[in-house]
Amino acid sequence: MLIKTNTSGFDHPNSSEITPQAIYQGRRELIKLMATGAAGAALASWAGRQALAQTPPKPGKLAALPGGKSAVVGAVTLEKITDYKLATSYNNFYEFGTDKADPGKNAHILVTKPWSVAVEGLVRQPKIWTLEDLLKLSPQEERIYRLRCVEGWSMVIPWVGYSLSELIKKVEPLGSAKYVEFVTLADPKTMPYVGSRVLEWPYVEGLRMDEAMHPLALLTFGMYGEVLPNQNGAPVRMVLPWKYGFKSGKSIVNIRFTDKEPRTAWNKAAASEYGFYSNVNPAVDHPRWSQATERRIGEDGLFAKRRKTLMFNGYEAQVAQLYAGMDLKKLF
Ligand SMILES: Nc1nc2c(c(=O)[nH]1)N[C@H]1C(S)=C(S)[C@@H](COP(=O)(O)O)O[C@H]1N2
Ligand SMILES: [Mo]
Repeated sequence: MLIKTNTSGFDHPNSSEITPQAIYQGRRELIKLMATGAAGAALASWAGRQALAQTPPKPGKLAALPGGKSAVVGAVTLEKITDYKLATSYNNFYEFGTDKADPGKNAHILVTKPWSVAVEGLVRQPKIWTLEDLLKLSPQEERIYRLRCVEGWSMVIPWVGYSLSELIKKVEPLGSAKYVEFVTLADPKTMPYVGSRVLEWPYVEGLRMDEAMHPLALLTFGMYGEVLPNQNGAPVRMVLPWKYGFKSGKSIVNIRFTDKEPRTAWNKAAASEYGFYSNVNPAVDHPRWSQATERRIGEDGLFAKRRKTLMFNGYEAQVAQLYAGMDLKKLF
């Protein structure tokens, strides 16, 4: 998202921003989760995932997914996976500041335990889910997805989670439920920018029910084989690879089923710039910049070429039918 920040220069995060302790801490959390059996096999082999983050998988050969490969096609393993350090130090998480380096510096104070997600609204089975219950609901899978930010950059990240549809089926939405709203944490005690006027808090996102049921929509608990670092939306977030990054709400506390299109945080802030759908679309420019190309984070050399942005971020074959007959220039 872009408010007043200058995006022309990408700051290379320096490696000291990622403390060995932070990585170690993440690993310890993972080991604890694995000890309770909650994390599932997909979170195994942290070292393996780390290695994966440094060396691109060999063309033509998919990296083995310890948790069992997903039945849905979402993998983009032929592309180099974004370096872990970049994915955890160049973030958008405005509750912790508007600079890309702010979340990595400030989010360590976020308290992610205990955590629960209230599932409510137009469902037969409303319930407050503890994080532990959520982790046990379905086996975790590793999914390598592109994430394209509306500001014009992208990353390739091995996320860990399961399809949101698993949870939706469990809570039995009523026939009247047409949308799903995601409300994320707004804790002024730990989030320095909650209370600032950059956005209306809490950060809210939403999907149409059929989008939310799409197997690519990932309820996400981990990345690179680790539990999510706080700056990436611990302990649970969405990842919607065919939509601009801001649709993928972080640190979710509430999932609400409604009959009305949710008013989302960015739509409230600038309706002419951020629509409800926000599908990645190279043919629909942002009012202030083109969306035709993108910069892959980590490819920032003087001679690095910008990449062509792909329709639905490259997931057109999987998701285009959701939008058949819609005018995507109007419903952007
Ligand atoms: N709660 C919350 N979720 C959020 C945001 C935010 O500011 N607050 N930023 C969004 C934006 S603009 C992007 S691009 C992605 C970035 O995710 P990443 O930092 O894990 O790459 O998170 C999204 N989720
Ligand atoms: Mo974004």
